[in-house]
Amino acid sequence: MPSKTMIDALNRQVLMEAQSSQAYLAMGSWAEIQPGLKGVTQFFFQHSEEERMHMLKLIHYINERGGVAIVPALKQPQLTFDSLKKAFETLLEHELKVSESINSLVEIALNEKDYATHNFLQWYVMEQMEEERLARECNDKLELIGDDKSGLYLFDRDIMTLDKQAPGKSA
Ligand code: OFO
Repeated sequence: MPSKTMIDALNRQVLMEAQSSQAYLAMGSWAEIQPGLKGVTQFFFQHSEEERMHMLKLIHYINERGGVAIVPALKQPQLTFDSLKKAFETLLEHELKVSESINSLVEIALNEKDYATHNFLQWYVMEQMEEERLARECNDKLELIGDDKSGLYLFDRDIMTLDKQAPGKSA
């Protein structure tokens, strides 16, 4: 069974994934009431579902390994954004924090000589690499587009086709 240190750290990650899911849910809800952002709305809502799946995967792992998963209380996420660009910048910042957190979990697993958890976490390492790539791609595109309305139209139309080859896609 993983050590208490490891279980506590995994439970902190449960909270982080739950907060990510809430944050993207709020982005989706914000996008839904902006004119012409159907694709982006779908993207955020789908992303929120994926984060929930990441949370569930952790909950099941903790419980199956003899720990007790803690379903956390959540803070209200940011509800409004000055622009689509700002929303995607926030998304990228958030993903970078999640990656840091996953990396520190990997470090704890190694320190605890918990190779099973180390192995379990590799899925998250790969997932974060892909999520960072996707978030950067969206930010780069929005930077290029600037205030060009036809560019924004195409961004919204194509966002769901941006390739995501993360393990989360098939899990
Ligand atoms: Fe859970 O992968 Fe992003 O945050």
